[in-house]
This record gives sequence, C-alpha cells and structure tokens, in this order.
Amino acid sequence: MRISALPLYASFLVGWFLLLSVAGSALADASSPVLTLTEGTESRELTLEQIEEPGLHEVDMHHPEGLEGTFAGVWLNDFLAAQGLEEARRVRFLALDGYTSFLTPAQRQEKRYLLATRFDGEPLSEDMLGPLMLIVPEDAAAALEGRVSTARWIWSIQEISTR
Ligand SMILES: Nc1nc2c(c(=O)[nH]1)N[C@H]1C(S)=C(S)[C@@H](COP(=O)(O)O)O[C@H]1N2
Ligand SMILES: [Mo]
Repeated sequence: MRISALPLYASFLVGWFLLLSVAGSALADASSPVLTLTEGTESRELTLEQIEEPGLHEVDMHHPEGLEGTFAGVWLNDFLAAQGLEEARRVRFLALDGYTSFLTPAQRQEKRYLLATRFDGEPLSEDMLGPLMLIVPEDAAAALEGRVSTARWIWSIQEISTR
C-alpha cells in the first residue's frame, strides 16, 4: 500500500469500528437481560424486548426524583398477564440499592402502575433510575407536590418476584 492511501484506509477502519460498536450497544439494550422474574422458586431472565412485548404506553411527566420528559413502559397488569402471573397474590419488587416493596391484587386494581422501561425513547440506564421503575402516571402531579406517597414508586428494579 502506498503511504498516501494510509489515512483514508485508517479512517475507513475507524468508521466501521464506530458503526459496529453503536449497532452492538443498541442490540445489547433490547436483547440482553435486564430483569429477573421469579415465580415461587423458579427464576428466568427477561430482556427489554420481552418486557415491552404487550406494547409501550407513553406519558410526559416530571418524576419526583428529578427526571422530566417522556417515560414509556408497559402497564404492570398487562406485563403480568403476558407472563401468566395476573393472579399473583404478592408482586414483590427488588431494587439494585436493596429497597423492596410489593403490591397486592387490590393495590394493582386501585391504581394503574406503569413499569417504565424508557426515558425519551432510550432504555433507562442505571444512573437514570433504571433499568426499570414503577410509576403511577395518574398521580404524577400529586407526587411531585408531595400530596401522595411515592413509597411504591420503586426505581432501579432488578427483580420481580411473585407468589
Ligand atoms: N430503588 C428505590 N426506590 C425507592 C426508594 C429507595 O430508597 N430506593 N425509596 C422509596 C420511598 S420510601 C419513597 S417515599 C420514594 C421517595 O424516596 P426518597 O424520599 O428517599 O427519595 O421512593 C421510593 N422508591
Ligand atoms: Mo418513603
């Protein structure tokens, strides 16, 4: 190869490298596991793709922890139904920081919980309260003003355990 062709060749290689790494991370986002779903003693890993299978619902809101924008996710009851778990008497959420909370069937009937998977179109990263968080869109304004408890607005969810 002539010396003069080297910069062109090098930029071609760098270009491909950038393209492949971007494609690779997009692929990893949708098809790598983000959640452990436990039913009794049986556990399985779910990808974002599998979690979002029932269809995304979008809501523009200001989360009490600070994020403001478009949240998207699946209704918790739709997600549970898709997994054959709509009858669960206890749905427990476990977060990366050790926080845990649970919902009973009555609580799941009383309010529509959204299992958020995305913020402004992108998968929720761990520094943005991800990979998954629970929000109640109908309570967004009240939560921001402190008129309603957000004890069940658990973020950084890594496991959902049902029985
Ligand atoms: N992952 C995670 N989610 C959480 C919490 C937490 O510590 N970790 N705190 C819960 C509680 S008790 C409340 S009242 C709200 C707000 O918590 P904060 O006041 O500690 O910010 O988030 C809820 N979700
Ligand atoms: Mo709390």
